[in-house]
Amino acid sequence: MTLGIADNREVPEHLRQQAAQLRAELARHNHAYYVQDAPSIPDADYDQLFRQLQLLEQQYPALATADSPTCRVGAQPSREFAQVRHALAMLSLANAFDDGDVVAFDKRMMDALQHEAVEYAVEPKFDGLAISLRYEHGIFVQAATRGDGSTGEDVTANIRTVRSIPLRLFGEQPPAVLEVRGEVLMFKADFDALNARQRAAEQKEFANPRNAAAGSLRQLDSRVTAQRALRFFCYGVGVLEGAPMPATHAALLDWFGELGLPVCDLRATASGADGLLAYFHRLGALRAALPYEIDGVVYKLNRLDEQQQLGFVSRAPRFAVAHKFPAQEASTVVLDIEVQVGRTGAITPVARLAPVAVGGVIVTNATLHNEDEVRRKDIRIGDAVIVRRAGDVIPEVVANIPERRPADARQFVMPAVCPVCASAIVKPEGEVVARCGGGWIKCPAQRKGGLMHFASRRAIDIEGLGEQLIEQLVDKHIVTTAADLYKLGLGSLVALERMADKSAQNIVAALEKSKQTTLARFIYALGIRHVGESTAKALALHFGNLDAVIAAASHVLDPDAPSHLEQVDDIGPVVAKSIAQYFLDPLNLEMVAQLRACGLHWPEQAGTARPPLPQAGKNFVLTGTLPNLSRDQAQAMIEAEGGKVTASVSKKTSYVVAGEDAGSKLARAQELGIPLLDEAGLLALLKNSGAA
Ligand code: 5U1
Repeated sequence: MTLGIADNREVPEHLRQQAAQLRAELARHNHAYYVQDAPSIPDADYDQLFRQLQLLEQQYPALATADSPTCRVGAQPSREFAQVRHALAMLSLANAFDDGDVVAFDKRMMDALQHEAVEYAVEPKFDGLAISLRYEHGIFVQAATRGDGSTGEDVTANIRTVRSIPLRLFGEQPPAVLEVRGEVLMFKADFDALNARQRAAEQKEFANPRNAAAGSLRQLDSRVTAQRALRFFCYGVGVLEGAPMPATHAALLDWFGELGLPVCDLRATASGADGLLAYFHRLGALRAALPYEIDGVVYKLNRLDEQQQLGFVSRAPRFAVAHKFPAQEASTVVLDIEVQVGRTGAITPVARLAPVAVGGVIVTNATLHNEDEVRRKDIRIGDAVIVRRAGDVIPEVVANIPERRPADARQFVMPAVCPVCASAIVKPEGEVVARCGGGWIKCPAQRKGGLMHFASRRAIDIEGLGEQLIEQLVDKHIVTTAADLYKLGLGSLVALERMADKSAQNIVAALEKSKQTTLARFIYALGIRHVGESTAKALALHFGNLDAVIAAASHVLDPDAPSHLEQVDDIGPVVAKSIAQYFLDPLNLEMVAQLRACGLHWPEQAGTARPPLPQAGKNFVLTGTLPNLSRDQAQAMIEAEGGKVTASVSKKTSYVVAGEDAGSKLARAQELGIPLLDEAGLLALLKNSGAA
């Protein structure tokens, strides 16, 4: 199926085959990355395959197909969403709020089916938007929102950009028609990243991942949706023609998985009310650690013939129920706003609250994140506010309740000096977070935070070395750096308050045990700003040993050297600079050396690092018409050498390549003093660096 672009050029057969192969290969890697969460090739190799296909399709528009991954970048904006009438209504679910409701549901099922025990399919209730996808002969043709259940909106162009949704189903004999029902959602990490981008662009932030998913899906310009990381999980079927309907809901979802559709691996089966409640509690315990939001679990009769037999009441099926988790929000009053100092010196305003139960836990403190956030949400001392708790995450103040603001509510004022070490509080230009300028040498709060992080379970994992012990060790000046921990003897430990001989022995043993670690844990434990667990893992994998990381860091601040650190997945200039700053500080290097001297060790490996491409980290802007090279050719040559082509000229631009009729970009480059290249200059630069 072509996309309707007129093209008279005949496509040579070998190119047709090459395009089909590239599409299949890209679809496979896409599935591995977005559905199986197990990337099968490096991002750069994927990009190269994608670009090859894009170039082929540009040269021969007749090669473009509706299932090509190149369609995922979005299309021209539309004026409005067309209406789609659902062939089978999209239903909503009845709710259960407590154990009694679940027992009553199970009893209704037993009575209706005349069974002693009923088998259910159980799955998370995703906090997203219901959607119906239509495949004809295995090709994705339409997506519609739920709307009022009978008629929804056509969001096909937007859904095409959701990478976990296959544009072609796997398998040789796909059904003639398959309508898949499920939920579009945004993962928590993608939501945080989106809001960070919105903040940086001074755009409105989204209140929660559900709103972000809805806002992203309801974009008339699907190129915007393509920039938003949306996901999808299937949970049901609409029309099915040309294939037998599986016997159970569990088998239906397994089949969807085989077709390449994303299904949630927390789905299960359970028997009777006890089985349902056990699943509810299991998922309740997992909820906070899941990468996406769920607001309950769903129970359905597993056998599809039994589902049919029970039918519907108004717009909800009798055979299913959503068991909701208790509310995670409550209202209370802000008694005061104080500030806390974190391990990187970050100053966080914290609301002290009148105690309130949220989701079964009494909350007395909630974070306000930073000063801008306090202003943006307009939270004042004395305000009535809504607080939210999501699992283990620190409770946060969501909003004030304007109609309950007292006349004497007071504004929060950021202190000028650190409440712990009295060093000046600084907020660098362009940053939202204010920091204590004392560093860990001067500020005990930063020292304690850094040690807590170092000893934490996912870092060096020193069992038993908790907050109270670290408080004492720092306050009594026994420990300053992480290396000092390994110099602690039994004698200094038993002299501490509330420290029995046995506990001291346990700590010494835990310290000894912790010496054997991994490079990724060690890097993470150092607490370098912007280096979380996944960046630490990527650094360890890429470089294989610590000396190679330190050597790479030492090049970062040299503007002429290609950045070795930026070759690592997900490391950009900001993170690279932070790593460089850390390892350029002699005090940090000394601590790392001492830790190694104290016996901390890990297996060292060869690493997967390749030498950085010569133009890595360089930004090019192309303007005007070059005499021999097309824009795409010039871009491909620059990218092959690791350079990036960007649309506008800024201080970050390394070169502007100007051809005939270059316009305002050339003038801007001259204004900023950015080096200019003509085509010959570009070719010479790339030749000297190895390409062309
Ligand atoms: N997980 C899940 N969510 N959810 C929502 N399953 C599920 N099933 C639904 C809905 C509306 O409806 C089917 C029972 C048709």
